Amino acid sequence: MTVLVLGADGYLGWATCMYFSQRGHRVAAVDNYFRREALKAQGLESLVPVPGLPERARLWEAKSGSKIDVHIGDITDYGFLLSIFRQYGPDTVVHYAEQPSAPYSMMSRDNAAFTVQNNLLGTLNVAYAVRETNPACHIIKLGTMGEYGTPDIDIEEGWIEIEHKGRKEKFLFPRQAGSLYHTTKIQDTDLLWFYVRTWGLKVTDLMQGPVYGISTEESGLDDGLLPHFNYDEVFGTVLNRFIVQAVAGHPLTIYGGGGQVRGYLNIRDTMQCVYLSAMRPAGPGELRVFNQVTELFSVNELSGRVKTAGDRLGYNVKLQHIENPRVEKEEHYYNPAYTGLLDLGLAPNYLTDEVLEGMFGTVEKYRERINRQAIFRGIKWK
Ligand code: USQ
Repeated sequence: MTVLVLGADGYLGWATCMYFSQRGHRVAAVDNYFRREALKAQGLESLVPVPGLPERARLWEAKSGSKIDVHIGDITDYGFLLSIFRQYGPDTVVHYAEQPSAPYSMMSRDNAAFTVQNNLLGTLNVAYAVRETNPACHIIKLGTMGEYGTPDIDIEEGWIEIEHKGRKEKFLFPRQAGSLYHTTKIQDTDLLWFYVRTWGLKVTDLMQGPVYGISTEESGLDDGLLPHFNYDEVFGTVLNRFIVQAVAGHPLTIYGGGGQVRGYLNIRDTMQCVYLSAMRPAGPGELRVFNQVTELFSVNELSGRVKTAGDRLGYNVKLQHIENPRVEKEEHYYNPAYTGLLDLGLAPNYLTDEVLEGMFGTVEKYRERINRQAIFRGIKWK
């Protein structure tokens, strides 16, 4: 199939391009370099040096023999996006091209406005480009478990049947996000749900938890193929941050009590989930929702696991509870369903000691590049 990956330069985007390419699909990679520019503007960097997309595509071709086309441009520019759709006529579009950071969205009014504009306009443009060029194209949109928040009831996989005064109907599961970024993800789901109902589009929404990990099968060919790996407070996810903190001898930054529970997954499982969804697309007029996580952990459990693995490797890992800069529940009920992707064939890579030690090993290779100033600046929600 022909696959368009929007947001191809990000943590997950480039790995996804290689995953599809390796399996014989034609891949076009699109990105506007938002992350690179946002990092530079804040004096931050990926732990691992990341060559530009054209260079990575050349490296990939040299190592694998497969070609990935690259286009640098902004999907909020509809003319640009439409020209890409016309050029490739994709069967599947994987839409990662959103501002993905909760702290970034909470830093200032300008960042909030950018997040709203970028995430909603980009998603709207994808819906229009699909309708205009090929309504049968399957849209895979990355959603987030954070859209549901932490309700005091079980979280269903996307939908819930509600009985009210003797009548029943199925609705999207109630959503109440904990950051402006997560709120835009609720809104982009609503946009797509509207166009699914109105135009009969085919959409899969992958409600993903925080991802961890550095390497994928394909990046094993050369370190120049590794993804952006952020450990800073803005773009780094918690487990990746904790490993870098442990290697740098920085106490692990546990926000508040550390009882916050989330569903996590390995970057290798993100690849599987997106691929499995693409191979078994949603039907016309269907918004299919999967909760994309493989295991639940509290922040305290994660920091404990990192300490145990780190101490075993000879790091003397310290834990530190710091005043929570976010507004979130620190003790709460959390019981999401996540069987849909397992039913499609997902074979999870769980967080074993071996996986943790592998992450320590890669971070260790780049320890000279760790900038301690980037680890915690205290971006507050209020
Ligand atoms: N946390 C700490 N210490 C840290 C960083 C985070 O205790 O140094 C805590 C947070 O307070 C939170 C949990 O760890 O309770 C997860 O935080 P995170 O920064 O790893 O994840 P989050 O901000 O929720 O966002 C990340 C991705 C986002 C994705 C989301 C999935 O950046 O793109 O949508 O994970 S989810 O969290 O399920 O919404």
